[in-house]
Amino acid sequence: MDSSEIAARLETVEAEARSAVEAAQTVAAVAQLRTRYLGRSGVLRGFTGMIAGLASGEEKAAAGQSINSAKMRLEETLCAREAELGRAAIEGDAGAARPRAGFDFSLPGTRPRVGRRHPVYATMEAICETFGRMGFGVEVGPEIETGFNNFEALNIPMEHPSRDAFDTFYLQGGLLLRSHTSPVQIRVMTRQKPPVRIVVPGKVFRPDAPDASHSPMFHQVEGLMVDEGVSFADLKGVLTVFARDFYGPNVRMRFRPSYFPFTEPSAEVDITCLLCNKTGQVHVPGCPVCKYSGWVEILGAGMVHPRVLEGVGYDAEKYTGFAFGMGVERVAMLKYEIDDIRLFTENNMAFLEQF
Ligand code: 2NM
Repeated sequence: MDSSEIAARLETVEAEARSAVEAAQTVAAVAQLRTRYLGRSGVLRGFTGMIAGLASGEEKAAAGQSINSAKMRLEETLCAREAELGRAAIEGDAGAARPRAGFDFSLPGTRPRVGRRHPVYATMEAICETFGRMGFGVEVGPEIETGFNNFEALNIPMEHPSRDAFDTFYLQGGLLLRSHTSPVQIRVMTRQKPPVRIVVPGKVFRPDAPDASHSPMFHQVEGLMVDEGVSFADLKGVLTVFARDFYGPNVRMRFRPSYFPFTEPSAEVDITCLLCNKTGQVHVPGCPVCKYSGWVEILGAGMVHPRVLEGVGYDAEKYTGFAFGMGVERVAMLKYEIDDIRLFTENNMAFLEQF
């Protein structure tokens, strides 16, 4: 046996393989032929075994070379047939009604629909960013909460009249859907000592019948700052910076006394009506946004009740804090002049694409 005899035998095998590949009718059949000829114990492998028995180095090199090129040619043949059969299968499927029509690559493509952030989320992020510039960190927490975190820790005991205002949906096993994001503030204060300076964005739930201004699910951003010597003046300063940053430098604020169980004193905070402001008038008669008053409520706030601080293990003689909360939908509605909260959750593309 010498290298030329090997080459001659290779030629026969190659020719036989080639016609088998041409005859194959499926991609799977081609794969089988690849195994038979090029596989680990395939026909070509048998030729490699013959090299050892050859007389000289030159002979071995020559034989090795012809085996390798036969392998490469065969692989090429297998691939080509595979591609041919694959294409035919696809066209056969798609073109059942118009056989052999193939695929028209000149047809226009399907334009991908690019989404965008929901206006409520864009607003929520913008609010957090404004407070972020004043050094507030962002914290989030679970939407399913304990009654303790949602009520008791916030000085809203069972049977307290204000429990109604924060009533919610109850789950099995004593858990509930949080009716504000304040339970997150409780979680943060429970695990961390002052100073605390955070904003908490997220979904909240209340069993309200939906109408133009109520939704059983909405979003809040609440804020909390606790440290030694934090005062109501700090609260006014931080909220004023927020209002100017968010609504524009000319906006003015007013604080009206109010009541929340978790803050004392408490206030409701108004800003000068954006719609009236825009027209340069102090107040627009019949303004749909502020209802004649020139002011719009944007948030609730106050000094954290000492009972809340003591409840999380803070020394209320040493530390004081302020907290505030706002409804994101309401803020977005004012900013974009949206008159019905239900628009946010109707998947109305014509509405959503405006933002
Ligand atoms: C508001 C209004 C006033 C508030 C209080 C707390 C906590 F956890 F510190 F007690 N978090 N959020 C708060 C205070 C929320 O929303 C209208």
